Amino acid sequence: MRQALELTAYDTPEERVRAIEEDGFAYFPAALDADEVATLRSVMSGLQPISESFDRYHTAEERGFLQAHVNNAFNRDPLFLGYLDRPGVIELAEATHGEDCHVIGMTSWITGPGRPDQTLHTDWLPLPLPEDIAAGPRVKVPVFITTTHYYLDDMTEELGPTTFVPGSHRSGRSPNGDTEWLGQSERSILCKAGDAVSFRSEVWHRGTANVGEDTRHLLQVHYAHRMITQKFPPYLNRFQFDEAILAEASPRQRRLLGDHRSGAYD
Ligand SMILES: O=C(O)CCC(=O)C(=O)O
Ligand SMILES: [Fe+2]
Repeated sequence: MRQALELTAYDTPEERVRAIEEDGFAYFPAALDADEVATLRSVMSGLQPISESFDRYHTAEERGFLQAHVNNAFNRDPLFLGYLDRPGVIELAEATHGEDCHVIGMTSWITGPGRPDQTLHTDWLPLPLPEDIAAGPRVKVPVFITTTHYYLDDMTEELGPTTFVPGSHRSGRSPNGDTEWLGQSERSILCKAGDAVSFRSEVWHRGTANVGEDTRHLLQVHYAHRMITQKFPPYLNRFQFDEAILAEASPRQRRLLGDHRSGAYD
């Protein structure tokens, strides 16, 4: 039986940055209240997938489990604007990726019973390194991409929690079949509805199988250095911001959506 990860909540942005650097993730207990969780679940459940935006949708009848994976959630309802810059989470993103960081994606993801295990992976390994170098105390790889998961259910082993191998981003590699690193094994995030976790792209992790009877609701927000391109399909200028939603965005939210000052390469 996989063990649950002991989740430590830190109070200051500095401690959270250190958690991202040392553990690979930072935990935000009760990031959302019960009303916010309920509203998000209801808006997410009403989103219609757009195949041109690479949204993935299938019913349990079609593919064995329900999946609604909707990209560009910020463009679907003004509610999502507030999840670009949630207090606490945004300070961590700006501290790790810079004051001009931006959102490279926001996904509403609903998965029903029968969802299979993912394999343990890195989302992106920007700088593969020999292990003895990567783990050296003087090596500090910049945090290029982080993802924040807003969990909208009380997570149990049955519902398919995210798992992490703490510290594995310091291996300099993807797991390639390994499930532990430096004595740290794969642990489950058994958090509560409304909790959030931010993690860097190199930490070994996966979504696990939904073996229960309930449906899981997850909002993902991906942050990155400005130099890393935003992923807002469809491409070749076919993605269009919803002007009515954009009109409600604050200056900071607009920047997070890509309204940058001119810089190198612009
Ligand atoms: O579903 C999850 O909890 C994690 C998903 C994930 O890591 C991914 O899709 O890359
Ligand atoms: Fe992942």
